[in-house]
This record gives sequence, C-alpha cells and structure tokens, in this order.
Amino acid sequence: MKRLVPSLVVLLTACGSGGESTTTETSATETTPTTSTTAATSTTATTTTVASPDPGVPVAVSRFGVMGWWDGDSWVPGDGSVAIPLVGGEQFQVVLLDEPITTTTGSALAVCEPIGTPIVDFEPPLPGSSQEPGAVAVIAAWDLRPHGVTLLAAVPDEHIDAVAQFLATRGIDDADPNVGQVVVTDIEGDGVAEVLIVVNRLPDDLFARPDDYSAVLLRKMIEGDWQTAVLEFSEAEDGSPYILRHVVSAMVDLNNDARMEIVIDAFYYEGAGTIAYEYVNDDLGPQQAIGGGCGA
Ligand SMILES: [Ca+2]
Ligand SMILES: [Ca+2]
Repeated sequence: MKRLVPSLVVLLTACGSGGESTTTETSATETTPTTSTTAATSTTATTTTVASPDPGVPVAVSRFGVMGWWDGDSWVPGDGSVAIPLVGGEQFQVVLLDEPITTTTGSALAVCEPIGTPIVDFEPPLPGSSQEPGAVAVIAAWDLRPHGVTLLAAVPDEHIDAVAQFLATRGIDDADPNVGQVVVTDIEGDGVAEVLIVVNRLPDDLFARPDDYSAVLLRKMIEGDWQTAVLEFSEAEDGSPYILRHVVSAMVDLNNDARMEIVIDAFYYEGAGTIAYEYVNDDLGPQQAIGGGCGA
C-alpha cells in the first residue's frame, strides 16, 4: 500500500519539472499588452475584453488541487514550492469538456491531508463526480476555450487500427477495447481537428486485475499523416493493486496563446490527480505542463 503514495508524487513531480522546459515562441508576446494601454484610442474599440481589469495570476485548480500557472515565460508548479498567489475570494472561470463555461469563487488555500498538497474549495463546487470528467478552474480574463470541443461515442474508423496497433505494442490483447472517451478538438486552431482517444479495461473498484490497462492517445495529422502520441498509459503490475483510470476533463488555454492545453484526470483507488499537457509543436509533441493531486 505504501508504494502507491510515491507513485502519485512521482506523477506530480514529473509534471512540475517537465513543464519548465516547455516554452512557446508566442508566450513572450502575451505578457506585453499590459503596457499598451497608452496606445492610440483607435485600438481600444476592437478589444473590449482587454479593457476588463487584470484578474491576477492565472492560477489553475482542479478538483484535486492547485495545478500551477503560466508566469509569462514558463509554467510554475502548484505544489507549494513557489508561493501560490491566492488569498481567497478570487473569481475563476470553470471549464469542463463541451459544457458552457461558468464562474465560481475560490476559498483561501487549504491542504489535502495527509500528503499536504495545496487545494482550493469552491462555491459553487467544481462539477464532476469520482472517476468521471471534472472541471478545471482558472483565473483568467481571456477565452479559455477558443476552439470547439466535440464528444463522440465511438472511435472514428480511420483511428481504430492505430488504437489496436498501440495496444499490441504494449502486449495487450484487446480486439474490441472499451472506449472511455473520444474527444475531437482543434488544439491550435489551424483548421485540422485532433482526436483524443481513451481506451481501457478497468475494474469498478480500481483494484487492478491482471491485464487491466488505461490509455490516453492523441491522434494528430502531421504533414499529411495521422500520428499517435501516448499521453497516458497505466497497466496492472504483478502483485500490485495499483492502476490509474484516466479521463479527459477539459481543453483549456491556460496561458493565453490561443492553443488549448489538454487536461487529464487520473484516479487510483485512494486518490486522484490532474495533469495539463501543452502541445508544444509537431517535433516536441505534448509536454506535461502543470498538475496537482490529492490522495492517501
Ligand atoms: Ca489542429
Ligand atoms: Ca495554451
């Protein structure tokens, strides 16, 4: 049982450290508009949203803890290693897959016991029940979901073989895999949709049986061909009950570059966590940006 805690900690640590290497060429331009308020009045009429007050540091929080934020240059982990700029009473936007974006008010920082990770309570609470997709809350004035999100009930034909090939490379024999989710969205708004596919074989109680697995794949058209990136994969190991159930919870632009990050929740039998991936470019692919979690 004890080994499970480090598993989540590793998950979250990798999340924070992995994000520091991910910067985008567009990020530098996003921090400068605050100094442009003295510009000619001709520019103000077209940007009513820019005129709203800066709500502050764009902290992102999931049901399972503070994830972190973009500081204008890089991702900052929300694990408390850097002081989290929340005092309570902040207004957050709430994003959950294709649901309408709502707002909520955050509490002062609280602590997930016993592992001590920072969490925030919300009024109204963030939607999402256990093992199901749930919302991400972000302090931001920009459009957090600049591109559409569509949920499908089945894997489109052109992706079925790729799923089977992936499972085969992992030694998994599952001719008709259970499809957890299919999410179609245009991450960077280039007019070509990407497809996120969740497949799994999982017990309801999340105590792993032999051959259980969970995977999240990203299918992206690159130079005319569909390519597969493995965002998450968990499989049963001999003698261990540990396995993760993954759900895609949100597509949300956490750093105001009009490219949406991919937010995935992962559940194990006594805890849960959230990871946001930034799709950096076609060479680097998706990189872990920020994340948080709460468990025993
Ligand atoms: Ca695209
Ligand atoms: Ca983004």
